[in-house]
Amino acid sequence: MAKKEVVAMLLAGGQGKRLKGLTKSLAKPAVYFGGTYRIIDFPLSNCSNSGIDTVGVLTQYEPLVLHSYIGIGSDWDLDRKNGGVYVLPPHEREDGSNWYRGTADAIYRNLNFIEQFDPEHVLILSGDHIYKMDYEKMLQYHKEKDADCTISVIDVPLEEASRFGLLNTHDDYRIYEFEEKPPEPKSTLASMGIYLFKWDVLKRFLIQDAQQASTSYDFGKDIIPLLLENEKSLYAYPFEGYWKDVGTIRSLWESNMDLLDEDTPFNLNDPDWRIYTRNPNQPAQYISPSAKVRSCIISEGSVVHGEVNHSVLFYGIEVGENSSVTDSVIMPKVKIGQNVRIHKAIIAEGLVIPDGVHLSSGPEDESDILLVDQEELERQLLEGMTSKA
Ligand code: ADQ
Repeated sequence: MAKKEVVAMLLAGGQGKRLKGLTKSLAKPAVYFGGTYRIIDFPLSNCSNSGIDTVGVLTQYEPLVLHSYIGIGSDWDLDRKNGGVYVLPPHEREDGSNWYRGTADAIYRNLNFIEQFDPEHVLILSGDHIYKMDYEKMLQYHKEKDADCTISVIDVPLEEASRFGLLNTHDDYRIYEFEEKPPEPKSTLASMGIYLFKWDVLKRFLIQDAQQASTSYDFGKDIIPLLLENEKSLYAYPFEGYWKDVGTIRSLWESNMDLLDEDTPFNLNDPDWRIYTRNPNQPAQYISPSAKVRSCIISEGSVVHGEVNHSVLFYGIEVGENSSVTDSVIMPKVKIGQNVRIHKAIIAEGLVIPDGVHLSSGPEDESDILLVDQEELERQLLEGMTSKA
């Protein structure tokens, strides 16, 4: 293999439990976003646009759809003779087989994969973020600082801070303190889970960490603190722009809603930074004379007879007459009957919503956004029947 300056490793194997029914049989990076995309389109397009042509994708949980979706990477212009996209599920080795025990273990178990490209730097990415980022600029910064590790960071609201790895830096952005998801946040400067490492340093510390009895094989909990303990040079790279970790139902809904404002903070219609995706090859959408549509994204193959307000409709959706959909995200191939009301909900792929059903989050639902999968739909239908009886 030819030498590469940078190899990207995209962590895409987490279970995504907090997305509940959406990830029952689907890896989180394969979850749909924004009417035409899947989450993984964002880091893959960012790689392609940043000139990074060698990407290993670490998969584990429910990988079937993800593997066939990625294919040979042609949708992101990443099908290369020299480099390209490699899907890397856990595999059996001489010393036995095991699942990836954590994010660091997933990389450790693929040291040989990286080694064949003899890179100077390794870029670690996550499969659950929505953002546009030029990794080339981050690489320039990492080289200027001569950092062993550069972590991309963003300021987050204090009330959300304990969901993240938090850090403190000197004036020159050198990191002197890092804590993974502390219950009492001391900072609001959050790690975006995007790391650039000098390859020789990363390799050495992954091997050292794997030999420790007490490790949890995690970048945030183990590798970053280990580097700091050993006085390696770690720098924060302040990212400016839209970035959202869509690991929860609420954040996934919010990020979809963000696309609907006229002055959206996240413009996907950007010729300078295209987000590539696989085209579902559907006919054009049809909006019937009885339909009322306002502030919406409506994708191919959808047929709307009812009213749709401030919502994201993926491909192949039907909205029946006299039905209304408001502040909601409707995943592909959902059939909505007549006289249906849907408010502040995410409707999972392929559901058939019978005539007359009303779906909206109750006041007791603390997250405030209703996720409707097959199980929830059956529960609501049963409840409707009981309340009528
Ligand atoms: P989290 O997002 O909570 O925090 P984690 O659940 O480890 O971190 O997921 C990171 C990525 O790794 C996800 O894309 C996930 O799918 C993948 N992943 C998890 N376990 C895996 C495994 N065993 N094999 C392969 N892939 C796996 C991280 C950092 C925080 C930071 C936030 C920012 O730890 O410090 O603030 O990201 O979102």
